[in-house]
Amino acid sequence: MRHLAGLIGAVAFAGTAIGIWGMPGATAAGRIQRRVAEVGRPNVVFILTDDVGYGDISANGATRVKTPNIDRIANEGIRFTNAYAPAATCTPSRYALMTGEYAFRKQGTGVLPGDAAMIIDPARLTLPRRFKDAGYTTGAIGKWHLGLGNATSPLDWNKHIAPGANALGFDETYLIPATVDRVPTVWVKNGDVVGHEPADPIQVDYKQRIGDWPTGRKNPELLKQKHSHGHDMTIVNGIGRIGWMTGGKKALWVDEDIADTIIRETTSFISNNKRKPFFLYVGTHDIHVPRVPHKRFVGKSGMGPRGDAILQLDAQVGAILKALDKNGLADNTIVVFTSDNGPVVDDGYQDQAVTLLGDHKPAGPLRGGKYSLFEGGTRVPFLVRWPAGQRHSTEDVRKAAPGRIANDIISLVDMLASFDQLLGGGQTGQVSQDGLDVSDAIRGLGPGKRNYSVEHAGRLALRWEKWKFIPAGKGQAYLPLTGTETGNLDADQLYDLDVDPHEDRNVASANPDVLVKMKGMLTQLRAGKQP
Ligand code: NG6
Ligand code: CA
Repeated sequence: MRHLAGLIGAVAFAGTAIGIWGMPGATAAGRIQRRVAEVGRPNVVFILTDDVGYGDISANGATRVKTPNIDRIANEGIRFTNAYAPAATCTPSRYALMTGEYAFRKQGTGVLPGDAAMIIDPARLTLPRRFKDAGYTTGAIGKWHLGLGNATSPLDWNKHIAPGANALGFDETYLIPATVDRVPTVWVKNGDVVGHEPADPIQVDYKQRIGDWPTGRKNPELLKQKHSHGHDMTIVNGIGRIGWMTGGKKALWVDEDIADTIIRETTSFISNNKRKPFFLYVGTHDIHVPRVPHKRFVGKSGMGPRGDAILQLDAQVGAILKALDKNGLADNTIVVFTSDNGPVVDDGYQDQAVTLLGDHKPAGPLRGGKYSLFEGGTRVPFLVRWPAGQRHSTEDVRKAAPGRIANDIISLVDMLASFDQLLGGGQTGQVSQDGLDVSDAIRGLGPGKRNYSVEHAGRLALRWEKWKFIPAGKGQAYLPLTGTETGNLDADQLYDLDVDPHEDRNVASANPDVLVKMKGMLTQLRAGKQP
C-alpha cells in the first residue's frame, strides 16, 4: 500500500509539473513563448568580438587583464563554458552564425579579401531577416567580412554598393567591409562609403599595386606599427595593409577612433529604437590586428597593444550596457557577448603581443588558438544576460540564478534556430539547417538540444559529450608565423576533455568504440544529416 501511495503521489506530482507549463507542454518552444507573452518581445544586442580567446576575459579566469564590463554580463546572466564558434577563422564562422548552415558546406567561404562579393544569397533566411520578418528593427554595426556586392561585376566603391548586409535583412548598417587590416579602410553606411568625395575616387586591387601611395614593402620607414608577416601593401594611417588602394582620402578611418565610432553608432541605434523591439549586431574590430587602440588605453594593460585592445573592448561593452540602462531597456534585452574564433598573439604586426604576454593565457586552459582544430580554435567566451527571461518563477523545474555557469554545448550556428523559437518558431526548417534550438540553455533552463559540435579549421574535428576527435590528416602541425598548434597529426586523435581539457593525452587506441562512433557522426554531419 505504501508503495502504491508513493506511486500515486509521484504521478500526481508529475501531472502538476506538466500542468504548470500549459498546453504547449514542457517544450523549449512552449516555455519561451510563454515567457515572451509575459514580458514582451525582448531586444537583442549580439556582440561578436574578433579573435577574443576563451581566456582573454576575467570572467573566464584572466587575471593580468580585467574586464569588469564584460564580466558584468556573466555576473548578471549566464556564462557558458562549452560554447563554440562554428569555425576557427572569421568569414566561415560569421557565415554560419548568419545562415544557420556550416560554412564547410559551401565553397568560397574562407577568409575573404576586402573586395569580395557577398557570399550569402539574399533570398535565404538569415538571422537578421528572421527578426525583420517578426517586425523588429535590425541593425549591423562594425566588422562585416562576408563580402559586398554581387559576383557578376567588380565592386565599385564610388557607387552605391548592393547587395550588401541590408539585402540580408538589416535595416541599418554601418560597416567595416572586411577587416581593419584589409583595404579599403573606410566605413560603409547602408551601402555608401562614409565621407566619399566624387573628386577623389577610391580604387582597390588585391592582385597588383594600384595608385602611388607608399607600401609597407617599399617604405617601411613610414610605418608606425611594422608588420611581422604579410600586411606590407598600401600604407594607411602609418599601418601597412593587405591589398592596395588609392583615393578616398577624406573617407579613410583613423584606426585609433574605430572603437569610439562603434560606441557612437551603437548607443545612438539603441536610443533611437528604444520604443520598438530591435536586433542589433555589433561586430567589434577589437581585438583583431592591427591593434592600435585610442590613446586613453595605450599602456594601460601593461601587456602592450593586445592587452590595451582588450581594455578598449571592455569599454565598448560598458558603453552599450550603460545605454541599455539609461534607456530603461536592460531588463528585457538579451545581451550576448561572444567571439568569432579563438585567440592569436602574433597575427602579422610587431605589436609586442608576444614579448609582453607574460603568463596571460589567451585560450585559458585550452590548447591551440585561431586557425587550430584544438579546442582553443573554436571554444569561445559566450555570456548571455536577459534579466526578464532568465528570472524564473518558482514553478520552474530548473532554476537559474544570475551569475550561473552553464556547461551545455552550444554553437553560434544555433543562433538562428534558437532566436526563431524565441520569435514564435517554425521558420528555420526552410533552409539547410545545421543549427539546433538551444533557447532553453540560453534561458538557464538547459540543457539545449546539442551534445556535439563540429570544429572547423580547414578540415573538421568533432566534440561529442566529453570526447574530442581529430581525424588523422596531413598538414603542418605548427604554423611558425602565428605560433599556432594546428592539431594536424598523421594519426587519429581522441581526448577525454573531462580529465584532459588541454588535449595532451591521445587516448584513441584505448577507445576504439568511441572512435568508430565519432567517425560515423562526422560522416553523417558531412552528408548534412543530424548524427
Ligand atoms: C590572415 C592574415 C591575418 C588575419 C586573418 C583573418 C596575413 C599574413 N594574415 O590571412 O592577419 O587578417 O587572415 O582573420 O595576411 S579573421 O579573424 O578575419 O579570420
Ligand atoms: Ca576573427
